[in-house]
This record gives sequence, structure tokens and C-alpha cells, in this order.
Amino acid sequence: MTAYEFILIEKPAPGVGVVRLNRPQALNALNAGLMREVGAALRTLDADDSIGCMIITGNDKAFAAGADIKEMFGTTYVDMFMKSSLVSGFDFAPIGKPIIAAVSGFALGGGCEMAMLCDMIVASETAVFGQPEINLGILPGGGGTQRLTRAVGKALAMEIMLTDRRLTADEALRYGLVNRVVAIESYFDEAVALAQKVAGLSQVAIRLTKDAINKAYEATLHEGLEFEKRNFYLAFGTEDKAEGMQAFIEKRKAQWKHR
Ligand code: DAK
Repeated sequence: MTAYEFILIEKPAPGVGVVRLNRPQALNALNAGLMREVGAALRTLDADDSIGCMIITGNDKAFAAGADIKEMFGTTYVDMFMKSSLVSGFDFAPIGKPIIAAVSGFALGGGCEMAMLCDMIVASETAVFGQPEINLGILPGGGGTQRLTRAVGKALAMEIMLTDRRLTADEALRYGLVNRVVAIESYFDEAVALAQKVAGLSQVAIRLTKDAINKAYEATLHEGLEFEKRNFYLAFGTEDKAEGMQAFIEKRKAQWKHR
């Protein structure tokens, strides 16, 4: 297995692959090396047929306190524009399998944005979400102005990004940013259980569904409905559709082939 410097790879349950951010001394600040490793690990897990769902997590104190400010301090416009791993690392679009963020402690700046890049978020009761870039004289660059606004609405998004208002885990749940909030002792296990549920289903149906949901962010309602219809028709060409319906009729558990 590839040796990583800033992350750990874990496989805590069948079908589940975990990318654990591992710079605890810097509250998992996202430096270029870490972002390169996250990208490489996600691509490797995505290509691994034994994995059906991935989790990105940190530790109890920090999911990630944002991009590495000490590294960004020496970064110029041209560096950022021409070859930033920060930029390429914040594109999860090529990853087909669902990703769950298991968040405890700080999820700030790029940390909050990385959680929002994931498909679902399980939070511990200690999680804190925020976009404090304004204090550094910059603005969110990893999707915060767009994804957070879509998640919580304009008024609250403005307050969070213009004044560094931070959301507690319960607030994040209330405003629709996260799927659930659980005790700090169980947030990771809860994320693993959720990932196992996803991994135990037809991977081809999961992919078609995830892609259709994501389309809702980019398309008009008409275009989105057309896209959903195409994916629905496509599902009727799969072996898993035949098996899923046959299993229902025969009152037994489906045996997915992921084809
Ligand atoms: N970068 C570098 N080091 C960090 C860090 C960060 N973001 N956050 C914490 N650390 C380091 C601290 O410097 C400290 O290191 P030492 O001094 O011990 O060497 C260590 O982690 C522990 O931090 P503290 O001593 O500060 O711990 P506290 O518990 O007192 O405070 C805190 C925790 C999270 C409130 C505080 O550390 C803090 O405010 N951190 C900075 C949070 C922040 O401003 N985050 C936003 C950064 S800007 C993009 C994609 C993404 C981004 C940009 C572009 N593209 C795709 C283009 C993202 C930008 C950002 O995230």
C-alpha cells in the first residue's frame, strides 16, 4: 500500500474506505502535500472494487482548521493560478463513489469546504463550522460562497462569511448543513455504519442516483428532470435492476452484481 505522510488509510468495515487527515499538531491544516495525498487516496479507493463508500475524517479536536495559512503566506497569485495543489485538491467531481465527512471539532475555512464537497456529513456534538477567511483579508476559495449559501441560505451565509459567525453542530443540523449530530464517542462509528449501508447496495444504482442529485445543483428543473429520466432508463438496462425486483418478488435479499 502507498505510504502517505499526511493522511492515514483505514478499512474499518467491509466496503468502507477511510481517508484520515493526520496533521494533528496543525489541527489538520490543509497543506499542498496533504491535498495531493487526499486526491491520490480518493482516486485509489474509487478504483478499488472492494470499496463502495468512502469517509473523510480527522480527529476528535479537528476535522481541519482550513488551508495551511503559513504555506499560503508565501504563495503568490501566479503560484495559485498555475500549479496550486489546493485548487486541484478541491475538485471531488471525478470521484464516483459517495463520500461521507465524519466531522468533529474545527471544520473551518477549507475544512468546512472539504466537508461540503462530500455527499453527506455526520457531525460530532463538538463540531464547529465556519468560514473565517475574512479575518485573513481573503474570501473562501474552495467553494464556500457557493455551497454554504445553497445549504443554509443567503442571510445566514452572509453572516457566516462576512462576520466569521460559527455554527455549532446543532445549528448546522437545524440549517441543513449536516445529516446528523451524535456524541463525540460515536460520530466515526455512525459514519462507518452509514457508509456500510451505502456500500451494501447496488453500486451502479448508487452512482446513477448520486449523479442525478448533484445535477440539481447545476441544472434548471427541466434539465434536471431530463437527466433523472435518462439515468432512470439506464437503470432498466442493469442486471441489478432485474435482481432487485426479482428479489422483492421472491421475498429474499438481493445479491448485487454492481452491473
Ligand atoms: N494553517 C496553519 N496552521 C494552523 C491553522 C491553519 N489554518 N490552524 C491552526 N494551525 C496551527 C497553529 O498555528 C498552531 O501551530 P503552532 O503555533 O502550535 O505551531 C496549531 O495549529 C494549534 O493551533 P492554535 O494554537 O491556534 O489552537 P487553538 O485551539 O488556540 O485555536 C483555531 C484553534 C482553529 C481557532 C485557530 O487555530 C485558528 O483560528 N486557525 C485558523 C483558522 C482559519 O483561519 N482557517 C481558514 C484558513 S483560509 C482554495 C481552497 C481552500 C481555501 C482557499 C482556496 N482553492 C481551491 C483555491 C481555503 C482557505 C482557508 O481555509
